[in-house]
Parts: sequence; C-alpha cells; structure tokens
Amino acid sequence: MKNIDSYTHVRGESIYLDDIPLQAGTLFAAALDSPIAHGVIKKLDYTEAEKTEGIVRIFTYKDIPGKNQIGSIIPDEELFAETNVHFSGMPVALIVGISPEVLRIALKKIILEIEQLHPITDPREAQKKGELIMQPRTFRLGDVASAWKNCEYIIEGISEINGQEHLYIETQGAYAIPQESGALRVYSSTQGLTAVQSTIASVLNISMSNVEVDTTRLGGGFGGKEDQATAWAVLCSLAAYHLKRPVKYSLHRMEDMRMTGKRHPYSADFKIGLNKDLKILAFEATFYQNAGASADLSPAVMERTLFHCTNTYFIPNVTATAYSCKTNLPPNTAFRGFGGPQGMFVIEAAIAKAAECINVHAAEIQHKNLLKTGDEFPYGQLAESEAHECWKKADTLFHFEQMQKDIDDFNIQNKLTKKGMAIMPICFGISFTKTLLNQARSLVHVYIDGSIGVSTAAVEMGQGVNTKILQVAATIFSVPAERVKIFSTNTYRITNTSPTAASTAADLNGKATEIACNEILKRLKQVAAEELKVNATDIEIKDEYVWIGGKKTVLNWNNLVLLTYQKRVNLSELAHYTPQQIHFDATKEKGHPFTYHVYGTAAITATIDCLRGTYEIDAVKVVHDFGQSMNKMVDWGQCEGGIVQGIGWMTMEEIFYDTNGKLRSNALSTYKVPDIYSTPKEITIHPLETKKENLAIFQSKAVGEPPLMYGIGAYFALRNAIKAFNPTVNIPIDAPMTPEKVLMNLYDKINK
Ligand code: MTE
Ligand code: LUZ
Ligand code: MOS
Repeated sequence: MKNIDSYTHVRGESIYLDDIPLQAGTLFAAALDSPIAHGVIKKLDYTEAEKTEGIVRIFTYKDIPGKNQIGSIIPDEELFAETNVHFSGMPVALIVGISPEVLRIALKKIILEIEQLHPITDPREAQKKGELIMQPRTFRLGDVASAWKNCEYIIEGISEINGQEHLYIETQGAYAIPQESGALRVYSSTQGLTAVQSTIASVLNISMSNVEVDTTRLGGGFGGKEDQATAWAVLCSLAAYHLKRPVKYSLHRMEDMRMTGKRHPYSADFKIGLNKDLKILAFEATFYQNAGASADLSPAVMERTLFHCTNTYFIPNVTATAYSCKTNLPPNTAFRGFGGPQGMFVIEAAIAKAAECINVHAAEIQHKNLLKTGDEFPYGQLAESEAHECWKKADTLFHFEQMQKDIDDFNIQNKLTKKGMAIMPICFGISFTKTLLNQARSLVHVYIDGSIGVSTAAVEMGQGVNTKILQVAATIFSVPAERVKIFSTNTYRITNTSPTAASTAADLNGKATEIACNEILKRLKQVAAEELKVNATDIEIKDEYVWIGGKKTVLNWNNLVLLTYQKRVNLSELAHYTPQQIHFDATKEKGHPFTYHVYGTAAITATIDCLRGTYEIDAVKVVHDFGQSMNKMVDWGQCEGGIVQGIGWMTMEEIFYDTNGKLRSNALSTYKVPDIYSTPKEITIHPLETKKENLAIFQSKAVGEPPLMYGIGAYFALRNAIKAFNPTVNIPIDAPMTPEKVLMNLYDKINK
C-alpha cells in the first residue's frame, strides 16, 4: 500500500500549518530574540516600535498571566528573558501586527541593550565550572578497574561529535484562535500536542480543558518538534488571549535556525581494552553533552547515550559516565536517535582506533564482539540478539571480504583516488526510556454508512504512521482502505498524549487502534450472530461480508453496521494500550527499559578525490531487522531517508557557533545538507525477517530512527580511504568528516 498522503502531496493539496485558511482579523507575530549569547538586559524600549503603523501590541514576560516557564523535564526555561539572556536567539519580546512584513520593519525599531557576560560554548569548560543541567549519571557492568590487567591492548582517545540541524522542510509555527469563554484552538506544527497544550495552560493560567491543540501533519519533525514546537504555540496563544483575535507565527528559515536547538554535540573520552583474541574486555567512556542554555530534553537524551554506549556489542566490563553541560547555545533537543547515535559513534571510534593500533580491520573486532542472546547490556536488560543473524546475512549477500579485496586492489591501482569501506552494525532500543510515556489511546468510530474514522496521538510527519494505523483498522475490519479515514491529531479527542517520538508511534498507537477495532468487531459479530442465528464464534467478517463456516452470507458490511446501530449497539470505542514488560530503576541504573531492540548491519563504501578532498559515498548495503514489515514502501523509505540523514550528519553538515555563541551556519548557504548528488549511488536494503512475539503492531518492528545510525559507517569508510593515501596520518576523531578535513588529513604528514 502506498503512503496515503502520496496523492495529496504530489498535487500540493496536503494541509500544513501555512495551508490553513486564515480567519478574518488574523494577526501575525514574531519574536524579538537576543543577539547576545549571555548577558544582562539593561534596556528594552519598544515605544517607537509599537507606534509603527500596523503594529497592534508588543508583549514581554510582564504580560504573562501564569508562569513564564516552558521547561518540560526541568522547569529551567523562560519563555521570555526577564533579566538575563542565556543564548543568542532567546526570545525577549513578541511583536504582533497586521502583516508579517510590518513586523520586520517594527522589529528594527526596538531598542535592546544587553551587557555582555562571558559565554560558554564548550561543554568541557561548562563541566569544569560546575555548570551542569543535572547530576552526572554512570552506567556500570562488571569491574573495569580490574579488567585492564587482562588486556593485551589498551587504547585511549578523544572523540568530538558535532550537532545537526533538523531542517524539517516546514519551519516551526502555530496559529491560535480564541474560542468562546476564554478557550483557545491552537494549530501547531508539533510532535507533542499535550506538551503544547499543558504549557499554554500553565503560561496563561487556564485549564488544559480550555486548550484544543490540533495537528494535521508536519512537514518533517525529526525530533525538532518534540519539545521545541511549544514556544511558538505559547507565544501565539498569549497574544490571542490578550487581543481576542487569531494570531499566527510561522518562522522564517533563518529565525528557525538561530532560535531553535539541534542535535547535541558531544565531546567524549574513551578507553578500550582487548585481549589477544580481540575480545573487548573493558570499555570506559565519559560523555560531555552540550545541552545548551536549559534542560529541554537533554536529561533524556543523555540517558539514551548511556543506553547505547556499547552499541551492538557485549562488553563484560563497562563504566560510562555522562555530564549534561550547560552552555550558552540554544537548548539542544531531540533528533532522530536521541543521543543514541552519539553513544554509538564513540564505541565505533574506539574500535576503529584499536583496529588501527593493532593493525587489523575494525570489522574483525566488531564481529568478534557482537551481542548474543542472553548477553547483558550495561543497564541490566538481557539481549534477544539478532546481531549475528544480521551480520551473517549481510556477509553472505555482500561478501565483506571480497568487497575489501576489491577496494584494496583499486587502491593499489589508483594513486589519486582512494576507496575505503566500513561495516556498521547497529542495535537500538525501542520504547521511551521514561517508562510512563509508553502508553497510547485510540478512538475508533464506525459511521452508519460503513465508513470508519480513527483518532490517535500519532502525528504524521512524513514517516507514514497514518498509513500504518489505517492499515490496522482496514485489516481488522477487513474493508478496503478507502473506508478508513485517519483524523487530525487533536487533544479534545485524544488526551494526555506522549509525543510522536522514540520510533514508537506506530507501535503504541497501532496497538491501541488494534484493541479498539477488535472491540467493535466483537460487537458487530454478536449482532450478525443474532441476526443469522448462529454462534458469534462462527462468524467471520471478510471482504465486506459476513461469512459463516467459510461461506459468504448475504449480510454485507453496510447492512451489518446499520443493523448494529438499529439495535442500539455502540459503534465507537476508545482503547488504551501500554506495553507490560518494561521498567527501569534509575537509582540502580538497571532494569528492562526497552520492549525490544532493532538490529542491523550495513556495509558502506566511499571514494575520495585525493587532490580535492571531495568524496562520494558509493554504496550502502544493509540487512535490516524489520520484524514483519507492515508496509515495505514506507519502511524502505524510512531506511533510505535515515541513512542519508545519518551520512549528512557524519560527513557534511557542520554547525558552527563562533566563540561568542553566535550561529554562523545560519542559512542553507552556510549549512550543507545532502542533496541528490551526495546521496549514495547505491542503497540496497535486505530485510532480516524475524518472527517473534507480538511485541509491536502486527509483528513489525519500529523503523523510524535506527537506520540513521548506519550513516556512522560513512565516517569510518572515509577515514579508511584517507589512510589508504596517507597511512601514517593520525586522524583526529572529529565528526563530521567534511571535505576540508579530508583534504587536511590527506596531506598531514605529522604523526600527532
Ligand atoms: N521520517 C520523516 N519523513 N519525517 C520525520 O520527521 N522523524 C523521525 C522518524 N522518521 C521523521 C521520520 C523520528 S525522529 C522519529 S522518532 C520517528 O520517525 C517517529 O515516527 P514513528 O514513531 O512513527 O516511527
Ligand atoms: N523521546 C523521549 C525520545 O522523550 N524519550 C525517548 O526515550 C526517546 N527516544 C528516542 C527519541 N525520542
Ligand atoms: Mo524522534 S528524535 O524520537 O522525534
């Protein structure tokens, strides 16, 4: 089945925030944000600006009837700066007027004077000064200290990992419309409707029941709208509340880039110890997470870094510590993988460096240490591992040794073009690590004409979740897809929603939908049984007809639905789902946080031009653990998209803040994302079809985030290609591997 949005997408008919017809009297808003990363506000004078023709009003923290607070995990984030600014891009005031254009003119007339304080941009500096978002956390397994003496090889290093701009095609935005009796309807481009709803309520000091948040779809979120869609919706709501007029704010790309947080950059120290047989005996890592100016989701992101710090390997002795460091950057936030990729990059860097020192291929170390079923993760959960199966199938299909030999031959024959390859096995835990978020509800209606409507908390952002939920309903009722409509996500229909995140949207909301549909199906069967005078257990509903004992009856879907209504039987159901097996004890840092893990193995090859430092990713060949894929087209699309996004992060996307904390890569001219020319020439995806218990919907496995991490292999493939040209170079581990860095490493003859 095609993604149900394909038709409206290609016709340009899909509804995004900017496609919502504006009500008469709608006003527009824009934030005045701090140009200084750290400082004290000395003067804010907007009298002239407010007099500008078309300007209706300017708001500051003084206009907030409730709390000037939008922090979600920790209440440490002001909506508007009051006395101090903590990052360049921090909102100080909101200007509201009759057109977006007039706002730009008036914004220039606001006088904002800030006395600059020393800005911190480096997480290690923050850690040294005790500037932490929260207490550090440590995950431990075995005893690292006593394991080193059994190691033949001990390798230490430092790893730098840059952030990543989400670059959703649709920028952040919201549109708030006052309703009767002080209520608000808010259209928000958000992954987390309840976060938006509850923050509006607490900032305005009104009840959540007075805030209806509605989302049809997003033009991409990638985690950037899990927590950070809130501010814009709250700003619009504040203005709409005071002015009693609809207010819209849709951010310009440059506003979005400078005011919102990104994937967290990390700096890390690692130490890895192996025995003669290349078994990893011990691993120690310290992560310095660059959280930015307030917590946002950083504590949860940091936790996932620790969860994934051994990737898909069994290491008997592990100590991993993470610091969430407070800096003067915009608060960094969720981004596909949610800290997992950073954790996985460090262990891969440690293995790559060990391989270079021992003079073996990294693949040898990787393969020798893959997780087996029953092995313990540092957080206490035991693996049900597909790591060996994925590796074996990939090796059988792609012939790793032959690939390496072809590359070696090529490198012997070519002086100024070199190739490199890397294997990237992955393991990603599925569930929100905050256990309580793993719950969902689905509201299913069957209308008297036989059509079906489904509401869930899932937000469609291009990942195809609506298509999957539609498939669930259509499959259970055995009706054609055209009968089912997935409604917008709305807090008046579905309450207390977890964000569409952690790759769990189809799992959680699909399961809830399955339960709701089955409940209605049971009632339909009961009615059919009474009508046809048989037992309900003999009834089957298939292809829009009632069947008895494998024989089609004359009772069709439409008539059955009508009959059910006439008998006054309920044709709606609100179902609740929560996975049962998960728990985690943060005081011991042990438990069973994940419902299951997703595995996979990729082989990545790259070619570099040794005169220019430019490169191409030739091929990414993957065996991926889809479980039983519910929708091949959607799932393959998620893999391809994730891989390209991961390669972008690892090779070309370079976020650059200057030492004053000002974002210099603040537009598409200075921030390079993969285009069609830089995508791998070949992406091959083979499924590892695992049939396990029904942990996820219809035995599929979550697919949204894990494939991004195959992109990490591109970094190491490039590294290996550089080594083929300049074997003595000691390449600093510093992602992304931009063409500039490739070039410098190609000609760096110094052994650092
Ligand atoms: N795919 C598209 N096209 N657009 C997106 O914004 N977000 C990713 C992933 N795939 C995203 C995407 C992220 S960060 C997550 S967590 C999952 O989709 C969320 O959706 P799911 O739970 O339905 O997989
Ligand atoms: N968001 C979240 C996530 O709140 N908790 C998580 O564990 C998570 N994991 C991945 C992506 N987003
Ligand atoms: Mo995805 S980072 O969980 O929104």
